[in-house]
Amino acid sequence: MTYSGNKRGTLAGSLTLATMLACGVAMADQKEVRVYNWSDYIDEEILTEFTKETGIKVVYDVFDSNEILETKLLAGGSGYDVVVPTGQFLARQIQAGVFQKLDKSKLPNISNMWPEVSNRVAVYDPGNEYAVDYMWGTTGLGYNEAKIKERLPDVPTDSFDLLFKPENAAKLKDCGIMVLDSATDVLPVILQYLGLDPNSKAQADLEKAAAVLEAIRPNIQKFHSSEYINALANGDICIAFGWSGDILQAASRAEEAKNGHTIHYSLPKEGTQMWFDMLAVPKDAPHVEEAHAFINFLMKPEVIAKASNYISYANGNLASQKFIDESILKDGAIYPDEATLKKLFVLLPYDAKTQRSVTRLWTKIVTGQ
Ligand code: N2P
Repeated sequence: MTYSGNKRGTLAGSLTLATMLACGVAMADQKEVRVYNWSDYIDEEILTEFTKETGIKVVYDVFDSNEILETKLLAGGSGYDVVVPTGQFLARQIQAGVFQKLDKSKLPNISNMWPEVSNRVAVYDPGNEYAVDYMWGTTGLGYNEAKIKERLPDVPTDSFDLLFKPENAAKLKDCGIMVLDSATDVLPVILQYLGLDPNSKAQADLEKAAAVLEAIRPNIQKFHSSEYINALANGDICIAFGWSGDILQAASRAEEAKNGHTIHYSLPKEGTQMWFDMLAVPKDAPHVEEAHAFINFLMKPEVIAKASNYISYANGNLASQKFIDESILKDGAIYPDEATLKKLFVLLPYDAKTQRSVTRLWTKIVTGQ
């Protein structure tokens, strides 16, 4: 499966249809919810279970970039009922009037949420009025153990030097480097790597971060935000700057394929970004009632635990933790300990001017011009 742009999940849809026809329910009466989520971000069984429990059909599309989601939301009329922007995008979108307040009376399972996470995301959504956390994670390095060792036997894998030092990147060019195609995921992490404020809006600082990437640009095979999962798993690339759970999914795919590739996730010692992906309902959502039913279902402890177990991301639901596999809950790369948490920064929303200059810098890097 590849994941660029929209993909419609037909599995849940067709199973639902079969069930409904068997029950003799006329199609016109069928309720539905349209969900737009990140790729590789759910166990699809959850969608079929939701339909089984509520009779609501799920139309499920995926994206791999906040910018793509934002363009649809700002244009209006996206047709989606539930969307999943990352915190700093959510904040700007709330201000732009894109979302409706959640009706908490329809979300009894909200009591399962984790106050620690709800407090953190309140910087994006004061009072937690518009959104609840779906998953959260970090941004770091995924690498192929043998391929890196072969080329850089003495370079530690617990530092961003592994990728950001031009002499290292040059040695990894032949085995393949991919980087997220996301300015807001990459540039702030480089600012922190340089010892600067990751939330700096100073043009000079942002240019310094861009220069780090420009120096290794000739060695980067591709900027892409989902292809690196399979590319790492299959040994087509040896390093990716990507998202924690995606890299851990690559590690399990390689393990399952028994293809001889061992993939690791490194949360480098310089520290990195911690981000939160949030469930929200657009103001013009066609199925508001069903959107709430879907979000409430996702806040069931067993349900969201099943998602975390499948995608290797931490969620914002405290009650779910007793249903999460020990190997996930105890993995410091997924549920970081206190010491690691201290090294993680959160990105605050950019104002429109900073966003424009970040986008300009990014386009220049990606297109290599
Ligand atoms: C899931 C990607 C995680 C989303 N494939 C990063 N915000």
